[in-house]
Amino acid sequence: MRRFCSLVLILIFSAVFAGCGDKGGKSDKDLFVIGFSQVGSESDWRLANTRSMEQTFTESRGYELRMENAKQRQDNQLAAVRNFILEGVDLIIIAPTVEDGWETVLTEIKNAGIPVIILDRSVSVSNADLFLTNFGSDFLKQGNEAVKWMEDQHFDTAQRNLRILHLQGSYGATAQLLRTKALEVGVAQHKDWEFAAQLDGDFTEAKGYEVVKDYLRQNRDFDVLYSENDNMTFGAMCAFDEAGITYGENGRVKIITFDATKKALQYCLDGKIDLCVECNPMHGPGVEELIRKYRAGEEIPKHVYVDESVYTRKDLTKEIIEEREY
Ligand code: GYE
Repeated sequence: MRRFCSLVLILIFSAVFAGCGDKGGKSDKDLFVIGFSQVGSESDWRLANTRSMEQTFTESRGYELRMENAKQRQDNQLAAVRNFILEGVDLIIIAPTVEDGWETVLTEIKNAGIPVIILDRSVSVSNADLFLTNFGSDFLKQGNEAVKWMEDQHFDTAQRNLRILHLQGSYGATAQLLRTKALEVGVAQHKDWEFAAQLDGDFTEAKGYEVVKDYLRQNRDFDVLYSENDNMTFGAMCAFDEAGITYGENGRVKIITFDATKKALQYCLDGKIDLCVECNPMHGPGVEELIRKYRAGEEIPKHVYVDESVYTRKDLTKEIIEEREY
């Protein structure tokens, strides 16, 4: 009986350890293991970002990418990151849903001796040594570009103020905070600009549609839509269509959108969107370059911004749009 029990125990142990083997930090093929906590799949931008990471960090290039989709919830991210620590991955990449609430888990990662890269949005922590680098967009610059474009339009405000309908991304995310900040500063600086409303569209098409549709039941008095991402813009356009509100070059409402995905650029070329502020999601190659430098013991900058520009109809051609990767 004792021998039987020992045999059962041995079998259980080997089964458990065999299972752990798959999830262990070191892979059999000597790959560099990256745990990646992604925000979610809320937008076309995000899908392109995920694709770029997956296409870059492949086995044939020496990587194993373990990606966890947080479905836009920080608690899911904290759980995923703690798992990466247990698994002993070589490096952790976090695309944070929101800026706050990272200090503790980043300290845990540091204590485990695992390097961290913050991707896309930022974290607000008192100690910048808690991560290697922050790779992503300059969201304040993006917002300032949009405000500058509005200034350049010289809207006729002799009779009444310019009224801005502001569709905001997920509260607390850097992309929301800084695009909002730029506009709020712009409104404060222009006595003849005002908010018609600020609505939370959570960066999704469905929510963008819903909140704008709801808003339009009582209010139609606005001149500009400032929408913090393309998918919310598409939702808003749909609500405008249903309500008979015209927009774009020949319409009553001017539209500013962030991301500049292929679909938004096409709308811009068609005269339906007035300004596309680019937000480049193709982060994979740039992040890989940083990781290569880090592994070679080279210095890497604390904040790396990707190249971006803005597009109006006159900047676009069919060819530019066709070449667009996202
Ligand atoms: O603009 C939006 C996405 O953080 C830059 O998040 C990113 C933003 C992007 O959902 O489409």
